[in-house]
Amino acid sequence: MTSLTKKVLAAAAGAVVIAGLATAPAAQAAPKSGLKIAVIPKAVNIGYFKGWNDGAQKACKELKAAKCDYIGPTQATGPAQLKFINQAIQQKYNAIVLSAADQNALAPALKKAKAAGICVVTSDADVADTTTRAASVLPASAQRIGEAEVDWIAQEIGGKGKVAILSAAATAANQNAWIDFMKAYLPKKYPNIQLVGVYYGDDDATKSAQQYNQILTEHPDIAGIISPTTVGIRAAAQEKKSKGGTVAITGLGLPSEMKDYVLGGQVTKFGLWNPIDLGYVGTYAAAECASSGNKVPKSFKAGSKTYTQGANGVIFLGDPATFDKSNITKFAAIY
Ligand code: RAM
Repeated sequence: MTSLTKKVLAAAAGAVVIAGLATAPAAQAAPKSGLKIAVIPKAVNIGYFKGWNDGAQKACKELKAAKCDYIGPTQATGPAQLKFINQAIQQKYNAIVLSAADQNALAPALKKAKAAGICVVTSDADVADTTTRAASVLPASAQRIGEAEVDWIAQEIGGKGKVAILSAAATAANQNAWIDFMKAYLPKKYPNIQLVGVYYGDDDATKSAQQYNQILTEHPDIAGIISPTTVGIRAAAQEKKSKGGTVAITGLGLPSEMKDYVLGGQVTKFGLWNPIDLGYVGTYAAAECASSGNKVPKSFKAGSKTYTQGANGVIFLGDPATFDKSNITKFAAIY
C-alpha cells in the first residue's frame, strides 16, 4: 500500500467516525447510583399511591439509589404536602418524585427545592407553574382520559339522562384537566346527557361517600356518576352496595379495590392505567435529572423502554385500560 493510499484510507476512516458521531443518537450515560430520592404522593394511605410507590421502589433498586423514601401526608392537600417537600430540602435529597395534590400551593417550596439543586419530577398530577419542576410523567393526555370516561358512562346509561362528577380535590391539576375535557365533550357528543354538577370528595373516603349521598339527595333521578379518582369511585361503589340503587358508576379505579363491586354488580366498567409503571418511569426521570445537570434528557430509558418528552416537558405513558367482569380478577392481582 502506498503512503498516499494509507493517508486516504485513514482520512476516510476518520470521516466515518466523525459522521458516526454526528448522526448516532448521543449515548445516554447511565444515571448515577447512590442518589437520595423522596417519593411524595398526594397521600401515603391511598391504595393507588401504594402501587405508584411500588414502581418507584423497583426503579430505585435498579438505580442503586442510596435512599428511596415514600413520605407524605395522610390527607391529600397541598398544605399537608409542604412539610414533606421542606423535609426533602432540609435533608438534602437529590430528587423528588411528586404527585401534586394542589397545582398552585406548592410553587414556593418547589422553587426553594430547585434553588437547592434538587430535581423535581411530577408524576400522576402536575403543577400549574411548569418551571418549578423538571418534567412530568403522566398517564395519557387529559383529553383522552376525560373523553374516555364520558364514553363509558354514555354507553351505560344509553346516551341520555343526568350525570354528576364525583372528583377528588378542586385544587388538583389532573382532576381539573380531565373534567374540563369532559365538560367540552359531553354537549358535543351526547346532547341528551345533562351534567348536573361537580362534587368534591377530596380523595377522602368519608367525604367522598358523603358527596355521593349528596348527589343522590339533590338529584334523585340521576342516571350516572363519573368518579375520576380511585378514592371517589370506591366510596361510591361501597355506598351503592350498602344502600342499593340503580345509578351507574364509572371512572378511574384501582382494580384490586374495585373487584368486589364489579363481581357484585355495582359497577359494570371502569378504567385506569398501571400506577406501578407511572411511579417507575417518574423515578427514572428524576434520577436522570439528578445525573444530568438537573435536566431530564429529551429521551431517556426506564427499564427496557425509551421515553421522550413532548410539549412542556410532559412524558405520556399511554391510554388507560378498561376493566369489567371479564378481566377484573386478573388485574386485581396486579394493582
Ligand atoms: C386518585 C388520585 C390520583 C388519580 C387517581 C386516578 O388515586 O386522585 O391523583 O390519578 O385517583
